[in-house]
Formats: sequence, structure tokens, C-alpha cells
Amino acid sequence: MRRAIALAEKAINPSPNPRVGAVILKNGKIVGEGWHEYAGGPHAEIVALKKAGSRAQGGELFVTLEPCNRFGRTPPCSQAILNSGIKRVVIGVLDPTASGGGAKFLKKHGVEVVSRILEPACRELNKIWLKNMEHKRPFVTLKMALDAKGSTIPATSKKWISSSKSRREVMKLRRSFDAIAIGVGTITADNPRLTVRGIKTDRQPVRIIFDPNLRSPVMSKIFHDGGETILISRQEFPNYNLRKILQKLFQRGICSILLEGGETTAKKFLQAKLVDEIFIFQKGNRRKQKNWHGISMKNIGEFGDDGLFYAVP
Ligand code: AOF
Ligand code: ZN
Repeated sequence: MRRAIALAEKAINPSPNPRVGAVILKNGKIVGEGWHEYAGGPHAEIVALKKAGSRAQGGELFVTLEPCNRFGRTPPCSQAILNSGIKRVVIGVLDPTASGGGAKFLKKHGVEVVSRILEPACRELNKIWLKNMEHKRPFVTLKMALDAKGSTIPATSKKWISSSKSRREVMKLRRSFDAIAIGVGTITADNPRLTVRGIKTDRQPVRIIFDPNLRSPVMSKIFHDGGETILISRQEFPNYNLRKILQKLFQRGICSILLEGGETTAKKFLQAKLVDEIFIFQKGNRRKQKNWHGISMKNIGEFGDDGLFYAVP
């Protein structure tokens, strides 16, 4: 199952679909494996079954998510697994959506099924997709950059750029999100581009500006570089209810948002309990633990001089 998880992680962002990995064993040897690469592409189980061919007969399938049991963009994996002659299926996390039901189907047809193996790791793998399915809103990650004293560093500040290792890490983070969001204060102060640069990517995230009173300067870079930008204002949302706004964004196909500040926007999201996880890069802080607005954060990495801290609020 650990190998299936590692395979699933190869998909950087298959949004709106889940990250799924599958491994087929026969007499203790791997005879097929695969992962789900992009929405609309073949499911992980099918990729693994194709590789295994007739060797799947009598084998065991390890899959991070319960096999689907209905026609979506592709035919049901449950039927393909049954047809292959696999005798045992080990599942990480059950599918809470209408696509699920593969476990029941396979059991009914005499296949041995074991569920919820390494479930916490399989849930973590699909924290975005599960949040989407269970709450009908995008997963929100708050990312802040702080200077040594703890004040916010603007997105484009020279001070911040000095740690190229952190910058690269931020680009990797950006690459895995559907959208990057900021408040109007940040766009006015920094005029950022909010793009993925300096690393390979097959798409640029959508930019979202939380700008209730439409104060964003018209000459801002994000309006003139050809990329997609969504302005969130009271014009469209008179009550400016953040939860409702997020649900609307989800309906528009945005499954994950990297919220890059500033402080005002971050606080509003935290107060509304709409932040799912927090990353803080801080200059010169290499301590194991730090406290940020009453939230205890753990050091999970160092990039040059900067510490990276993480918390689930
Ligand atoms: C995936 N990849 O490897 C598995 C999935 O849009 P469709 O037709 O590809 O169906 C997507 C649903 O299928 C998805 O929401 C999940 O419930 C189920 N399993 N999906 O994208 C996979 N195994
Ligand atoms: Zn499937």
C-alpha cells in the first residue's frame, strides 16, 4: 500500500479527480502498477491491470481508493477487476461519493476485500478531494512569509527573494493548486504576478483577488498577462459570505486554493474556519516549534536561512 501511495503522489494535481495509486502482486512479486495521472485519464486500477495482463489472474490488488462501481468518464473499475481474476483487493480509503461501491460489488462476486488499510495516509493523500466531496468547497491552504521578527513579508519583497530555496519551494506549492488567492491589500502594495516560474508546470493557477469594494488598480500585472483572474467583490456577493463564495468557486471548478495573504485576508479566513492547513516560511527561524496567533506550528523543513512551519488549525 505504501508503494501505491507513492505512485499516486506522482500526480501533482489531477483536479477535480482524486490521486489514486494501484499495485498488483502475484506470489509476492509486483506484476503491474499505475496511478491516475489527470482527470479524464484511465483510473489507476486500469493502468495496473493493463501492465499485469494475464498475470493478474489469482493476484492481489492494492489500491489507495475504493474502486469505482459506475460509468463516469471511464467504465467501472470494479467490473474490470472482477474480469481479471484478481482474488484479493486491499483498499486504503472508501469512496464517499456515488462512484463508490466497488468493495461491495467485488465481495458479492466472491473476491476477498480488505478495507481501510493505511487509511490515515490514504486520507492525507486525498485531503483536497475528500474536502471537496464532503464539504462542496475548495481545500484552502494558507501560506505566509514572515521576517525574523514575525511581520508579514510582501509577496514580491527583495528581502524574501533572497532565499532562493524557499522561493523554489513556494513555486512547487503553487504548482499543485488550482488557484492562488490574495486580498486587495496585497495586490495594491506588491503588484504580484502569482504565477509558477522557474520550475516545470503544465498549467498556471487561476488568480483570485478578494476585493469587496473593487479597489484593485487596473494597471495591476495580473490583469494584463493573459492569465485568468477572478475578482471577488460585493457586486457579485452582496453579503460577502466567505463560505458561500468558496462554494461558488468550487462550482466553477476550483478545487484547491493557496491563500497567500496578507494578514487581513488570512484573519478573515481563519475566523470563518475556512483554513484547512497553514504553511509559514520565516526568515532565520530554525526553532522546532513556533506560535502564530495562538496556533502552535511545527518546523517541517529548512530552506537556506528560512524555517518552514506547518499546522492544521
Ligand atoms: C479517478 N482515478 O484512479 C480512481 C477514481 O471522472 P471519472 O469517470 O474518471 O471518475 C472519477 C471518480 O472515480 C472519482 O471521483 C472517484 O470516485 C472514482 N475513482 N477516480 O479519477 C482513479 N480509482
Ligand atoms: Zn475507477
